[in-house]
Amino acid sequence: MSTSRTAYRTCPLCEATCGLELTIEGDQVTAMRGDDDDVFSHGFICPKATGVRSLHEDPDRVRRPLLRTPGGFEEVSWDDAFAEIDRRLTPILAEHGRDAVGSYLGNPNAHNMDAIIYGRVLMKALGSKNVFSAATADQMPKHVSAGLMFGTLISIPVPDVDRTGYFLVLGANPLASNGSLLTAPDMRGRLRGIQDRGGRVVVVDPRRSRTAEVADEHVFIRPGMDALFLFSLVHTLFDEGLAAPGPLAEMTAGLDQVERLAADFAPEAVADACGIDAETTRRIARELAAADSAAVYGRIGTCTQEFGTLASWLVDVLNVVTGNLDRPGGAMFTRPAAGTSNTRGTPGQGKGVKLGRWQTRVRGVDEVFGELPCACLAEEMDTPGDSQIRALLTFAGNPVLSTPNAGRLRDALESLEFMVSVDIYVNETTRHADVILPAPSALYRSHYDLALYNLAARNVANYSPAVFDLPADALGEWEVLLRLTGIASGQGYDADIEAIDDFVVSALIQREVQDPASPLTGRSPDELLKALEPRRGPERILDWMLRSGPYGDQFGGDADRLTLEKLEAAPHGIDLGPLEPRLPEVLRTPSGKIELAPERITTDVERLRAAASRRQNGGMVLIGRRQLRSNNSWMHNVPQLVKGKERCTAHIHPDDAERFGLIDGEQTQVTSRAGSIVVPVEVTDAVMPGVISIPHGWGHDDPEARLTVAAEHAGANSNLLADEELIDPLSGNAVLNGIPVELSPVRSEQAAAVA
Ligand SMILES: Nc1nc2c(c(=O)[nH]1)N[C@H]1C(S)=C(S)[C@@H](COP(=O)(O)OP(=O)(O)OC[C@H]3O[C@@H](n4cnc5c(=O)[nH]c(N)nc54)[C@H](O)[C@@H]3O)O[C@H]1N2
Ligand SMILES: Nc1nc2c(c(=O)[nH]1)N[C@H]1C(S)=C(S)[C@@H](COP(=O)(O)OP(=O)(O)OC[C@H]3O[C@@H](n4cnc5c(=O)[nH]c(N)nc54)[C@H](O)[C@@H]3O)O[C@H]1N2
Ligand code: SF4
Ligand SMILES: [Mo]
Repeated sequence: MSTSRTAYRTCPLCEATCGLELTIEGDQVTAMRGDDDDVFSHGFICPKATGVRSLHEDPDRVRRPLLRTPGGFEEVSWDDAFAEIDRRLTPILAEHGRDAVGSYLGNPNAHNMDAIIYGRVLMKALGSKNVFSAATADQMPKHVSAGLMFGTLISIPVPDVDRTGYFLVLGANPLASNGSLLTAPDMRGRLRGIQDRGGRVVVVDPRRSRTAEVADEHVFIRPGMDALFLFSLVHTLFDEGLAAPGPLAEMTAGLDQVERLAADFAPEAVADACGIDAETTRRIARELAAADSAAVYGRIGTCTQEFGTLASWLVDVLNVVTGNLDRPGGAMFTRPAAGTSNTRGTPGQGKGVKLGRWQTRVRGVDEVFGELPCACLAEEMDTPGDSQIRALLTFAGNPVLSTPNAGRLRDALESLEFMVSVDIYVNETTRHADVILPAPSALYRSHYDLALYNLAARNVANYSPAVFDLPADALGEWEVLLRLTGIASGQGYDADIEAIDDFVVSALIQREVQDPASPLTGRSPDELLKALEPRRGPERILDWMLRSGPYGDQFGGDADRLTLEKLEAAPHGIDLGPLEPRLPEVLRTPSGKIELAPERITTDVERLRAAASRRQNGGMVLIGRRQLRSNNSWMHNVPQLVKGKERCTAHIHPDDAERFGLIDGEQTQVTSRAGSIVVPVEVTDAVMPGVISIPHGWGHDDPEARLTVAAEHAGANSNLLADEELIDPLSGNAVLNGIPVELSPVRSEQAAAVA
């Protein structure tokens, strides 16, 4: 008879990092609830959390390496799988060069310590310029604006939601998404807190989202026009003498230039393009200026659009011009316990960021932070020439459902010479792979949110050990990545991964002791390495990061300071307090100032100026919408999350429905330059006229995928419509909101005939 035990585990499914309490009997999870004692989430969880358990148990989850054969996928041993990869990948590298092997890294990597640490090691060993990730279908514009303004890609100000008096939200729906670039569990409770304190929440969105519904005010905006609107707020602040950067002025370069640039963007001049009347804009500007504290925050809707970087930049311009950057209740910088690029090196000054160091081969689009835009991935595979991608590795990614022009991408994957996927499913993307290497379920691995604690609304640290020991025939994801590193670095399929791991940690230590700005400068690397004994793998590196980080013991034996051991003794996490002002120490720009008007950004203002004269012309544009019981493309195989009425539907305003002859419950064909899909219509005034909203991540109708439950709720892939030619030029980010489309009715009898 087995006895039951309790395990605590941070939920890895989204950015909120909620604490879970699991009841375990033998090798089964028998119950799961929110951890009331979690220092950050205090018991909050969302409906999606159930997925942690279901994914673990899902019979469709891949558990053994799979090799594609003429008769379909066959299970093989790990050694055979790695030998096959070595046999086929190594000649491609030798004959066609490093760039012939491309990589695509998907979103779950950001929630996975193994992947964050060892993915980087593998990418370095591969040495290919053809690195792509979901970041260029997501937040890349924010990395670019933050990098240019504050000096590192991760220096993204986080709204201090727990203290702010005025929260201006653009293109984010935290009530469905649970927050993004804003790690703060229970956003509903935190928004209520703002209102209970007498504060105000204002949401700017082309849809009346769940967040807009609970806000004090919702303002419709035409998709893609946020930069115009934000500029007109900046304009109003200067125009009406309300600009008040206060002590920030001295730390800021380019304030005058921003004022000059804003001159052209009076609220009256952009009202038609934005669909927001000038009086509303002026009033919001005055409210922002009058609030004791205010935070402006933009997310997916402001990033994945044609002016993504300009809008992301202007969000923080507003935070500076109103004096709210870096002050309690404003937009602040987290100080993450595991350290990051803005806690290392010389405080207050650094190298800044360099973008566009190389370009994509086919379209000549700039590199950003070492990667290339995912909107360019298909053409790099299907266009012949030197450095054409001939082999692709995917890691926790489903670009066939997540990136633009999915149809072209799918064909391009089929044309590859070789493809490897590290994933948990045979899905729309991985089914094209020659070898699938299974990642274990999250409950088999330990967790520390290396990425998201960089962007948290409080400083917190929480470590969870693996809930279950790995089965004997499984490999940890970090071991998989190290074995691929062995292959990529020419050490063969059975390279000594312990030696590679030792090398990785030694390199980290070397770098630190040689940095004159580090508290560890001049210390003996051997002594530090020894202090990490007997840990190995991700735990050793995490312990290193924590101990050398801003709260770390610096290997000095101070029991009050942070170590992994201390976190192990604190299963509900350690609260390191509310966000604290970090200027000017946080800056890593060469000037040591906030760069309010970086040249790369200001040169793009011309393009925006041209958009100010746009008028509604009767055409329709497509936007997305996230759903509470969904997680991008990959949680539709969890029965509890897909039950109920069909969710992959098109939201259309009643006026448009009438114009196009569309009927609620019937279907519409939606066509763009890139492709065409058929989806059911829901007529609702929750979207503004001229806008159609379809969620992404659906379209599970590929017969080669092995997603039994998802196939019964297939829906349509909205990224067949997204146009890979539309990108934000400064970041290369895909435009996934504001795509021109045409609509036509599909009557049920026709639908039946087509099917
Ligand atoms: N139209 C439209 N498109 C969008 C968006 C949008 O708003 N609208 N949003 C964009 C955004 S924000 C994002 S982040 C991207 C997401 O883009 P992707 O990351 O490419 O897609 P996901 O659906 O998150 O797919 C995750 C993959 O990881 C696998 N997986 C899950 N857990 C693990 C694990 O622990 N290890 C491994 N190795 N694999 C795992 C899943 O099976 C799945 O294949 O989509 C983007 N696409
Ligand atoms: N339940 C659930 N949670 C998730 C995810 C999920 O798929 N499901 N995905 C996770 C991921 S990877 C991410 S990146 C985050 C994203 O987190 P959020 O950004 O908060 O999520 P979205 O729901 O995509 O919110 C985008 C909003 O922008 C609006 N919008 C579209 N176009 C425009 C525009 O041009 N301007 C403005 N102002 N608004 C616009 C949309 O109507 C939508 O309400 O969510 C994460 N959390
Ligand atoms: S909000 Fe996110 S982290 Fe919290 S339980 Fe839901 S999916 Fe998990
Ligand atoms: Mo995302």
